[in-house]
Amino acid sequence: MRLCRHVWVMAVVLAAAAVSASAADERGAYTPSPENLAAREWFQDAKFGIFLHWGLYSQLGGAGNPGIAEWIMNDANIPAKHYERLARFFNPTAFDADAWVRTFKAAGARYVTITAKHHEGFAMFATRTTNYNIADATPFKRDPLAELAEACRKHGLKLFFYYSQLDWHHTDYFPLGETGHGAERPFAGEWDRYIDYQDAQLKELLTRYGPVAGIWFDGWWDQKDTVMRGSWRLAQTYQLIHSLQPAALVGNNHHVTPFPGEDFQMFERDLPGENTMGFNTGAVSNLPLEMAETMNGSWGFNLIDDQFKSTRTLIRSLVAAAGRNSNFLLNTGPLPNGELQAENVATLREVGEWLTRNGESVYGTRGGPVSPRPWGVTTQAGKRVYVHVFDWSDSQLFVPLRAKVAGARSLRNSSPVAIRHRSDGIELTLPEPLPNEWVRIVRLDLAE
Ligand code: JFZ
Repeated sequence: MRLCRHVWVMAVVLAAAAVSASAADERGAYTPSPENLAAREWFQDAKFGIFLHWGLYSQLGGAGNPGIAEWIMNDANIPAKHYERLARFFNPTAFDADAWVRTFKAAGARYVTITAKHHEGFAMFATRTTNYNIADATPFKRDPLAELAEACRKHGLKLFFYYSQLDWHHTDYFPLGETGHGAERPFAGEWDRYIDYQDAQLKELLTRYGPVAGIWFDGWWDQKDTVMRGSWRLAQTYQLIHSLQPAALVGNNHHVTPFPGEDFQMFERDLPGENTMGFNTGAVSNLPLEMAETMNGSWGFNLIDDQFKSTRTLIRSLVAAAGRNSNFLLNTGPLPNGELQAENVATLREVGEWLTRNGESVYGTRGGPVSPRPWGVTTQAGKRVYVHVFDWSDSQLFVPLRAKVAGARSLRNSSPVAIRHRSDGIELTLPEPLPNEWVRIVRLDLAE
């Protein structure tokens, strides 16, 4: 009898395994490892990272065109053989990884995401896969990613690598997608060899730079509506990353619902769920979220773009993202000589000062119990709920939070905030805003 039952259980288990194996072939089934799940928690606690767009394109500074920076090769139709000349005089001698990381740390960032290779195809790290890299093709000869990894380790920040799947330089990136047609490459090439090359570069990034917090993919969309759409071998590439570093978080800026094997979902210059840019049409998933934002209108350094967002605007975006359960990845485009843009450094210092005072309402929190409102957002950490008020001119603010609140205090100076329980929520008597107070924050301590 007992044996019988065992056999039956075995049969059910085997049948279930067969079903999931065939489904796995179709969808590329993915079960994140415990290390990966722990890394996702770390990521969501970290809340704030610095994004860096730095490459050969930085030298052209957008060539005086608004909105063009790291896209200059495509937008100015520069043939690959001419674009390559930029490497000969790329010599960022003012680059100081330690100084960069100290600036980012003082800004309150917990991680850094840097372009290892952007669409231009130039490797900003020492790779054995091609000579088209900063250590071999430039007078600089150093590996800035190795130096950055070292500085991040020293100062306790984690490091992500941005990696463009799209490549305007490699001849095996063929058939072409929607962009890069002005590069004048031979009208032939072997797609699978290109993916092998990409995977070889990723393997280097995940084996030679210590612990990597994750890979931030971009460029998939170049083949979105082409015959090559399904040829990326995503499941295999993601599996490679996770086998080399189980905790590494994979994300892909493809603007569609996340694929199996991805560990976080990003939104470009829009809050999750919003679409002012026009391309943020993908649904918000249950994965950890991240919103990427520029400090002016460009990702890479742009000579004429001085539409710098105020610290107030950036802080409000960071808080609005946190209230939507999302991280905030703030971009700066370093100069071709390796320095950070002075205007951005000044802003980052102010961001850091704000986070020093108000960080407890952001770090380690998740989106709060009250969904975003016209007046602001809420965040939560354990029994603490933070009410972030952006715009509200009356003294009374009704918050539809049905919970027993033991105490309410203004975060700015810990002074008590009067609170009245109603059947449908609570009413706060807000303190008057101070001049230059970008967000009024009330900390609620829940009774149970
Ligand atoms: C991409 C890059 O092209 C850009 O250079 C930068 O690196 C940014 C962070 O990411 O920008 C995109 C990507 C996809 C779309 C639009 C902009 N899209 O699908 O519409």
